[in-house]
Amino acid sequence: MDVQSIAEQFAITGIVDSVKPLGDGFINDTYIIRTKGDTPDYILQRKNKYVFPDVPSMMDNIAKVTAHIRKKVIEAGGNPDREVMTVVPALDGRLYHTDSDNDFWAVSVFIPDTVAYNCADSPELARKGGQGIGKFQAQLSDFSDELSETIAGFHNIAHRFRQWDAAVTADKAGRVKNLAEEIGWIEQRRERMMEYRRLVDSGVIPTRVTHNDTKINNILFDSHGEVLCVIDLDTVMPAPIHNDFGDAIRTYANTGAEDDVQLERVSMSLEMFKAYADGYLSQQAASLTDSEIDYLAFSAIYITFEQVLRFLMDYIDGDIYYKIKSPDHNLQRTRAQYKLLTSMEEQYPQMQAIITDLVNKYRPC
Ligand code: GN1
Ligand code: MG
Repeated sequence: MDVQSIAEQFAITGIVDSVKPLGDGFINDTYIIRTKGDTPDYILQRKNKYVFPDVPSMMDNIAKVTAHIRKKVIEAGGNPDREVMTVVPALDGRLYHTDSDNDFWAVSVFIPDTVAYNCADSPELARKGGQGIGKFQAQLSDFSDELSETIAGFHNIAHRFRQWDAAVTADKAGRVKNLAEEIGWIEQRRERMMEYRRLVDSGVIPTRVTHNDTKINNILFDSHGEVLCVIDLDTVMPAPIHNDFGDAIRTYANTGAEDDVQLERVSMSLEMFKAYADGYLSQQAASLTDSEIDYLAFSAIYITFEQVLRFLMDYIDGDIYYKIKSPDHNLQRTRAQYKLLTSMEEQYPQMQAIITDLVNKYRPC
């Protein structure tokens, strides 16, 4: 694929100098477009059409959400060029370009002088990350436009269990026979996870506009360690706030890597949990309902469980969803995330106590 000529299909300012691969996403292919001279650089992405069945609707969501946040940033006296993503349309005015393989491409303005992290190396960074997501949710709290569901049932465990049951039955890659222990990890927790989901379905736990993929590298920090901009808005849609909290804890508080082969390195750091929760609740404590507060600590367990399920399901399916770097990569990810899950389960009472203390700290009496 000639990425340079794809880049030239978009309404960018300046002359394209180079287009090179960037980053480590599991889903889309990302490139940086460097332009000559002083004009901005850009991010070019081939959106994964197997993961996102309706890229035009997804781009529509992103345009609406970024326009809303841009207004909020301006009202607050911030810098809209740096504090929110700017989508760049194609020359024909659409928010994407389709190539001859029917692949979808999208462009946004590259924000210079930022730092992205793959792990949180200090509680201070986790606290800032929590503040950033709290602020992001607050900016969208009065968003009232329609958003489409970019991936059906994305963090809906009832939907994931339907996919799971089908995958285990189909056993497409013939791997199920060797996975009795790992499949047991999922089945033992099925009912507890479904119980949470029923609270969402019945409306006890509300739905708001959330990010749904808040892993640490989806936030850009500035050079002073402040949160600048939340990126990777592909999955922004209505959902419980728990998805953002849980997915952030899954990454910020992990003492090891998401796919660590040395399982003894993997655990949940209570210190990081507390720091992230502190930052988040400093922004959001006053706006959350009791049911949202009650399930915050649980949401880390829920999202990490879902991640174990999704990695294992992809391994069972023959590695069709996530990009892998070795044949057993999805199994390695499954085991590392399971280790993290058990560490969270062991520390659940302490996690709940931390949330209670922080809510008392930040909620007006
Ligand atoms: C994917 O797109 P990326 O790499 O930020 C995935 C998340 C998973 C994550 C696991 C659309 O995130 O849901 O939690 O990998 N995104 C999608 O690291 O499936
Ligand atoms: Mg990402």
